[in-house]
Amino acid sequence: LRMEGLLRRAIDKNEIYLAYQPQVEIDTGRLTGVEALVRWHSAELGQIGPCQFIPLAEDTGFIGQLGQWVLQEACRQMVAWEAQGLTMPKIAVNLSVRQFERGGMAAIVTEVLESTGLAPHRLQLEVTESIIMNTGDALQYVKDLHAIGVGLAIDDFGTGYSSLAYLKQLPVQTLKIDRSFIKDISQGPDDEAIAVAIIQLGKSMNLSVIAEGVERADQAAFLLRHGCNLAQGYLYGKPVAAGEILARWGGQG
Ligand code: G
Ligand code: G
Ligand code: MN
Ligand code: NA
Repeated sequence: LRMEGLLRRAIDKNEIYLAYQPQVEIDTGRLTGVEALVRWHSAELGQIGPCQFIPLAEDTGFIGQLGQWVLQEACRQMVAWEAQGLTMPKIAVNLSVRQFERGGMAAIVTEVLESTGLAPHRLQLEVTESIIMNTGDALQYVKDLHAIGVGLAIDDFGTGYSSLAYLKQLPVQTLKIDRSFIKDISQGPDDEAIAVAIIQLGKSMNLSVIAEGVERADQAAFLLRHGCNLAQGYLYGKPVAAGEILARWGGQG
């Protein structure tokens, strides 16, 4: 496949880069972190979305290299922002199923943290609920990552049927409410009920809960009313380049 060959050279050609989306406290508007989202601008093909090239990277075994580049770049950027006067509280990085299921992520993450000098608690790894449920050794892998001091978030929560007994055993700190449940807030009672149930579940398990895909003020107000004070979505900012994050959030202490 042509795209596969181009993707394999994309890192060396500096065509891969990260965009950063703010995560905020709803009541104060304060920045609590960013999620790093990988991007590919191919000289030959133009802009290709991660929904296309991440699965390709997974199928072709390139995801290991790509995923490690993303981790390294995200941590490097945190240190660079610091030098530019912006202390970003934390950065969230997505792990793909192929990275997670083979094990050994703790060693890779340790190496990246050491080489960049970023403190472990400032990195949060996002693993989807379905990845966790479909990986036999997930509990051990999550424990290994927890042991090195990085944060863990369950991404797309509510879509993956995890049992509460299992969830209780996992040393994770954060649930991210899938954006499909946020979309219909104040339009559909069922999705409102699911969002509220996830907020309650997180509270009862002492986890922080962040809502994804918040686009409207009424969604934010609903979340706040039901005890969820963390949000990410177009209402607060689209994924943008590191320089734009600095311009908007730098120099605010
Ligand atoms: O970036 P966008 O907003 O279009 O994301 C589309 C999908 O790609 C999301 O499911 C997101 O989690 C995934 N994605 C974005 N960046 C990364 C990454 O660095 N690694 C992995 N594994 N998935 C990512
Ligand atoms: O799967 P994950 O949650 O990691 O992916 C984040 C994806 O969600 C990215 O594709 C990002 O561009 C997208 N996204 C972020 N905020 C919003 C939003 O407010 N609305 C919609 N529709 N998509 C969003
Ligand atoms: Mn994510
Ligand atoms: Na998600």
